[in-house]
Amino acid sequence: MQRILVTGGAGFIGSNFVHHLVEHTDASVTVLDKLTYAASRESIAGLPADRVSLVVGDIADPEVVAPLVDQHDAVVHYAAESHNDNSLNDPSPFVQTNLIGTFTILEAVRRAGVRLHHISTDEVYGDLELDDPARFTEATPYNPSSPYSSTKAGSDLLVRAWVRSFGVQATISNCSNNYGPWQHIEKFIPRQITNVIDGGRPKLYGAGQNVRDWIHADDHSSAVWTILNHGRIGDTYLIGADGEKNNLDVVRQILRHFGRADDDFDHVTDRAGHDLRYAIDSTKLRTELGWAPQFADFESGLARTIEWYVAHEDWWRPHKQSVEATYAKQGQ
Ligand code: NAD
Ligand code: TDX
Repeated sequence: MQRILVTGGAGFIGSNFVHHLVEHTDASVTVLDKLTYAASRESIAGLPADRVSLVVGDIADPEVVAPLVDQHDAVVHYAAESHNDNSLNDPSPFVQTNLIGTFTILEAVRRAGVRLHHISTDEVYGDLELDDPARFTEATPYNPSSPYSSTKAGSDLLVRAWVRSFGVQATISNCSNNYGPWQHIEKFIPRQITNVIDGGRPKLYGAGQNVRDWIHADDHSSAVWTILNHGRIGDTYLIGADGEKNNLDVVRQILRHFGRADDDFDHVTDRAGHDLRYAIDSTKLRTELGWAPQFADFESGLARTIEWYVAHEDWWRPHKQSVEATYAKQGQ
């Protein structure tokens, strides 16, 4: 049985991975999470206590991290500040958690000789033109745009250097935009779903032509488990499910689900430096490691996600007013 330390395991994607481990493996799991505004204890509540435990702590604190890493066979590192808009308002926690936090994890796994899988994003590659047939591959040069994506890019480069210089046993994955249950309502899809539930209108940045490559969080988790077990040490794997959609199409799909008119949304102030398009070529992961996504159909995955937010109003309701107040101050 493997003992796995999951940093950020009370967040949107990390908690999905914890559920994946409980359901599909016999690993025991320790979640290390600072429980920032983005975390949710409920997302990992009810899991068997003999399989999953939570340590509340900061990944940038070596006194917390080092002894925990010593007690595990592998670390899967999700913890991060994750929202682009927040990084434009205040980059400081992004530098602290994404860079210093990752450095702290790296030093601990180096000393303990423990396997690491580092979770990253396709945003490290910058963006593509809307009419460019190209997609990101593992060979695409880094060219991040925002404080968020530049700190994630920096964290990836630290991992690469620790592999090469110190022989750390690490792999990296860069995934496209995730959707599914438990995503914080500051993010695009849950923000629009909860606006519509509230009888309000979705808020599209700019013209809504920006393209994101959507993948269900369950598929991200199965890919990470595959890489953790079968990935080549030192390698990077791109994770994606061929889910390119522009934001306008996603908003229209949400509106249609609720029987609202296609044009019942507002255009709001665009995000500064807004990346145009992300698109992932996941051929390496599929051909070398045999992974394939289960949610091939975005429409039905989105419908299930919408129903989850309808059924879990108790979870998101306490945050709705303050999230919208922050956006309103920015004209968004
Ligand atoms: P999230 O914001 O929902 O969760 C982040 C979690 O990390 C929270 O539980 C938070 O409390 C914790 N955390 C933050 N700072 C911490 C610290 N200093 N110490 C310990 N815990 C801390 O984020 P998410 O969307 O689940 O993203 C998780 C990871 O996946 C991130 O590394 C992100 O860059 C990456 N990623 C996300 C997406 C996406 O679409 N959401 C896509 C690709 C990659
Ligand atoms: O209200 C909105 N209106 C809108 O049009 C919001 C919140 C967003 N948008 C647009 C901006 C983006 O083009 O929707 C798209 C998606 O926005 P976000 O949900 O903020 O995601 P993004 O900036 O693409 O980053 C996400 O995917 C990559 C995650 O938040 C990152 O953590 C991950 O690395």
